[in-house]
Amino acid sequence: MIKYLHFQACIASVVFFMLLVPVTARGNDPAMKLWFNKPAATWNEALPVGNGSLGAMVFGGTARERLQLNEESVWTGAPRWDANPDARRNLPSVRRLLFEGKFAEAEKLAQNGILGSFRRDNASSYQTLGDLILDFKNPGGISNYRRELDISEAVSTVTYTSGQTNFRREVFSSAPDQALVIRITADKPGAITFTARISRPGNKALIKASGSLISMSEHVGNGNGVKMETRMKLLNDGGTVLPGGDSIRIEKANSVLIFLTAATDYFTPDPSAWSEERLEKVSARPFADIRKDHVADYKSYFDRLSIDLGSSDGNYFTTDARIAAMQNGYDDTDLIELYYQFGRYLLISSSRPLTLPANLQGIWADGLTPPWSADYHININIQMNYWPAEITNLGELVLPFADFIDAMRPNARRTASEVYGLKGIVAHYTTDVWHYTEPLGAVVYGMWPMGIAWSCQNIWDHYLFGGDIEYLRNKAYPIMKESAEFCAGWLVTDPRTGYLVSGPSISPENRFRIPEGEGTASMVMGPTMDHMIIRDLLQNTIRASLILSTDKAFRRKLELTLEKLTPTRTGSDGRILEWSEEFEEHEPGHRHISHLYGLHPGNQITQQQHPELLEAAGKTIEYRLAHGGGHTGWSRAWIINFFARLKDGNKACENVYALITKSTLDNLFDNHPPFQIDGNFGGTAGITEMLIQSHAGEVELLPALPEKWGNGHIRGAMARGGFEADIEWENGLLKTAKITSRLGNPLKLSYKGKTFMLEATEKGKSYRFNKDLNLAHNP
Ligand code: FUC
Repeated sequence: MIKYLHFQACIASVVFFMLLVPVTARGNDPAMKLWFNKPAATWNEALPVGNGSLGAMVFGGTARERLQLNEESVWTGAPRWDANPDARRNLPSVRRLLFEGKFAEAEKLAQNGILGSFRRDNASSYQTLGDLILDFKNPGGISNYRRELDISEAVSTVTYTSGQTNFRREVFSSAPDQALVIRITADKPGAITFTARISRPGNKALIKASGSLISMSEHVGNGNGVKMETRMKLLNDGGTVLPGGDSIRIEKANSVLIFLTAATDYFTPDPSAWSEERLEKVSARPFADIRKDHVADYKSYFDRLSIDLGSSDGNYFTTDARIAAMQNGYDDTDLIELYYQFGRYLLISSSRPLTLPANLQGIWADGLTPPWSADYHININIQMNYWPAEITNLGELVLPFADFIDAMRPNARRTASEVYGLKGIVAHYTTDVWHYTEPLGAVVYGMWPMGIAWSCQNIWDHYLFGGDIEYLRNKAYPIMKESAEFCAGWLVTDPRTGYLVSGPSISPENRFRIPEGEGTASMVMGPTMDHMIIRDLLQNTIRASLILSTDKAFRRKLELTLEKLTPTRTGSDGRILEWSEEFEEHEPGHRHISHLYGLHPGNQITQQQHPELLEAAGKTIEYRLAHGGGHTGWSRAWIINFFARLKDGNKACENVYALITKSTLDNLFDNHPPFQIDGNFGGTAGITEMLIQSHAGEVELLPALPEKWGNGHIRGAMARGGFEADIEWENGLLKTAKITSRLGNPLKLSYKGKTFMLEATEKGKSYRFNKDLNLAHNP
């Protein structure tokens, strides 16, 4: 039963929730369900389904069901070129002004003379595909209502009783059939009557209904964007179909199937034919087969990993009540497991091979103007989206990100050459499906040429975890090489230190007070993060070129560059310096903690390498937190990863609780008012980093296990080198570990300072270890 809390005050709130919430959890795996006893009143309560590209938010109304629809390529805008033509000429003067400490003048010149401006006519945004509305005629009042999302199967279900009839709606987005599928059933014949229609905000879409088909077409963005085509078909068992204008009415059916397909001309020249073909194909198949294939396909990803952090019996409560109970101190470890697996669910549902990568909202965005255009911010957000991919055994879901960066290369090459006069590839803080790469907007975010260089970290990791040499040769290395080429050309010697520095550049979005001057500035020669990213990239490119036995001379050039790169430095109070000098921060609790890139996601600050910086990194986080840091979901999620890397399980855990209680919406979406998906992904990554790490040349078990999670397991987590780990722990200590070698690499395993080395492992073989890290006799 309910494990009662230590705090007296919390008991009252838990009892309150027990009384409020009917105990009606049912179905196969209650632990893997988000569920509610009322329809979603707002988008932030609706439940997401998706197949990597086609998605819906299920509201679950009884009189009116709304499914807010998305297709990942519904974008306004077009390829653009808004670079500042004077940039190349102004670059040396900006650098000179910065070296002279003339920050305000430098910033003004960079703003006008290096950055381009967004042209209004070129504005681009991701947008909703539209809404599918079902207006039901229910036979009576509503009772027994339940709305759920089963993330073990990727199916959302709404059930309720009206009159004497039990109604059920199932919704899923199938990847094998490339269609959104809805099945409406009732336990009495002839009970289902409703009107179906699709619509799109702006009233510009051409919508037609004929027979049991509805089509919707629009050249989005007032003709400045993609051409979108949506097709929908209703198949009724029993009853009658009455088409009327742009809607279809079904009367007295026994059950109804609805199929929806959508495409744009972003991927296919004929989106209309594409959607029609998919619709014909899926609607000719038996529902049981469609569902079976969908579930099997989804499970082939989801079932690779299981986690147990202890038992709290929270599954008996609705998801919103569980968050509220946690806010009141109830320790619902089952909710943390659900939150964790929901992160994996979201990645499987928004990023599949050959789709676009997950954007700021995955694929789920309402309206025509989502926050930040729901674009691809590459100054942390999209990288964070992919942090959980490798470690939670979803490695191939990184491929859309690698493909996306690859597709940016032509523009990125042009930007390097025309804006900076350099070879290689460069992109700045954000981009969109048209792959723009030139520096745009304001200095405080725009003057930052590290977007691709950082993305290379995710791209390289895919090789380290998966060992796919062809991927390294044909995809990863060419991107890394061109990015490294840019960075090597970009660095200049700092006359004050003799080291190479990156600049003009910023430490993403943070500002400092101008020393002996007025106001604030953000741009310097030598933000710490740039050097950490460049060091990472150059080292990884050197390793990759050695593995591929190629580019010897280039490798030598990178080695020489690394020798002269500015080292990471600490300030007078022992914190890591964010900029080249010790400035006073304008916002000491800033959400970006860029100068800790070397701690996470990088690997420059470890016990093995630069242990002296670990303490400085800890002080840096504490200082940020003491000044209100971690106030956005993604920032909080990053802090979990930092504490995990500092091996401080209890602090990491505190921040897991803070993420769920302060930055999580009722539908478990990450809150960056209103919603941004990176915090979900960063949260899942952070919890994994608490249980297994492999960035420092060894596979470390339970590096940051908190006291609160005394007993549990993680099975199927991945480590660099291609090791799959099943770890069990008891009373806060390792019980057993099973490590399966997928690639046959040597294995260095560590736990609490003890290490075990296997010079060679056999591909496909599992190795079992006991609590003392002794290799058990293999059966
Ligand atoms: C970064 C962050 C903001 C937001 C935006 C999409 O610039 O600083 O908080 O997440 O990306």
